[in-house]
Amino acid sequence: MLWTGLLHLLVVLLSAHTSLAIPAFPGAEGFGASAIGGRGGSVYIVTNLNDSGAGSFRDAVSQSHRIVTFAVGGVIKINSRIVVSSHVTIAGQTAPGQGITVYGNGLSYSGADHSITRYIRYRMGKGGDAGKDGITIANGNNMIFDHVSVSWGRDETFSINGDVSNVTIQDTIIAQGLQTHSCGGLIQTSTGGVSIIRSLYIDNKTRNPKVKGVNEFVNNVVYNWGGGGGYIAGDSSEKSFTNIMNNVFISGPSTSVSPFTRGNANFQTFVQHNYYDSNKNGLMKWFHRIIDTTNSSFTGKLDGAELAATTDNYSGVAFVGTRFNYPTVNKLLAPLDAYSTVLSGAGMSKSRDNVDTLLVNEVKSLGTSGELISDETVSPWNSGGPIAGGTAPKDSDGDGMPDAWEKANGLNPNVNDASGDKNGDGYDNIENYINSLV
Ligand SMILES: *[C@@H]1O[C@H](CO)[C@@H](O)[C@H](O)[C@H]1NC(C)=O
Ligand SMILES: *[C@@H]1O[C@H](CO)[C@@H](O)[C@H](O)[C@H]1NC(C)=O
Ligand SMILES: *[C@@H]1O[C@H](CO)[C@@H](O)[C@H](O)[C@H]1NC(C)=O
Ligand SMILES: *[C@@H]1O[C@H](CO)[C@@H](O)[C@H](O)[C@H]1NC(C)=O
Ligand SMILES: CC(=O)N[C@H]1CO[C@H](CO)[C@@H](O)[C@@H]1O
Repeated sequence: MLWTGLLHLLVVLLSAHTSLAIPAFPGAEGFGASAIGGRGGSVYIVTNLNDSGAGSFRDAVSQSHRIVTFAVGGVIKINSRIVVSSHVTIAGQTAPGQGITVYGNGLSYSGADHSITRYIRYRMGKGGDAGKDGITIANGNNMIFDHVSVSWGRDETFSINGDVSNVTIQDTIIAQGLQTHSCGGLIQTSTGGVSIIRSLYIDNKTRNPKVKGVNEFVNNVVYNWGGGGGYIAGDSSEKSFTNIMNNVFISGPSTSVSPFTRGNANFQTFVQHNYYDSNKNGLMKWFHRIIDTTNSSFTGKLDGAELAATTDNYSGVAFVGTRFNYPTVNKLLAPLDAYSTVLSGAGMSKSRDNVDTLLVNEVKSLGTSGELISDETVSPWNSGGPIAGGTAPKDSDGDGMPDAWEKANGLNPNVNDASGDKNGDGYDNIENYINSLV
């Protein structure tokens, strides 16, 4: 009887513990879904577009246990790289106007355990540090990137390389690694898993991505990779264990090699339903140029086929018969549905800037438009600006939650009550606010 009682207590305790593992935010998926971010910490409101100092983005992410919101929109021009601390939530969706673009250099997330980054643009550019990436993760665990637009890396654009585990990159655009290196990025871990979900790799000469370790690549679109390769399957003497499911690969003007290259028998992979449109027969380039400014809903025809699972098509990898038991997605899309979901939703899509709009229109040309670039300051990229600033809603107590939202949700607009959990759902009040915006 006593033992049964103790056992029961143990079961209750264990399930109570399990129920604490809420997702980073509703809709968080993959290996990084349980990142905690700044939950339980304080709110830091970014109030200016300065490179550094009080109220700046750099200052906001310099300390752990913070939920970072924005009372300004626009371009934050940075000179040196920004280092993100552990246990930080970056809620780009709170910025008014067209949101936030961080331009001029890259960011390090090395050691940024339990970070959550949403709805923000990181555009490095040719003035950034030579040999550095748009986003670098050299070590750390439990990170999730959601609806991020990252471009113009000087070395890699989004690079994970080292002792890294439990990372998700979802609904993100990884674009235009600058020439001459022009890389999407390494996604190489020596330890844990990385999920890349519903994201767009576009206009990178090579490494779109280059994968090693434990990885799932699901419902992504890869467009206009260059001669260096699309998905590079390991190219390694170390073992990899991967799922590659329901993705779409589309050749563009720079594409000269097949989607999968440099695999070998160390690269164990489960593949299914990967679709390849190789014929570059989209809209005539001149016609696309005309209509992409007048009617962006006009698209060419996606007329490829599912890649047969031959070792030739997948460059000598070792196929496995059953899917590795990784977190995967809540809803696996058919490749062509993934294509439209990525085109409409990937990147900082709460408000797309000119750069992402142009990139998405390149994909819609289905083979005729797209380019590898070496200088983002020239037209039409124009350094990623301008970005409309907008006006933040009234927040009398400065707790990051607007008065109107606080009143509607039974909170006090005159008291800082950001870190309470009024509705008992496990998220801080401020998290309910930031999650309600998207
Ligand atoms: C932000 O930068 C502007 C312009 O350099 C300066 O006037 C202002 O004092 C800075 N704000 C803070 C909080 O440092
Ligand atoms: C990664 O996630 C798995 C599954 O939730 C967990 O067992 C493991 O401890 C995590 N690793 C790290 C380093 O947090
Ligand atoms: C844009 O193109 C689409 C597809 O051809 C067409 O259905 C739509 O009517 C066009 N819209 C405008 C405003 O011309
Ligand atoms: C690759 O897949 C395509 C489409 O399914 C198929 O037609 C082709 O024969 C395959 N090529 C090789 C070399 O296996
Ligand atoms: C440095 C380098 O190899 N650049 C190449 C990138 O890819 C484009 C198109 O595939 C080539 O034209 C460049 O020469």
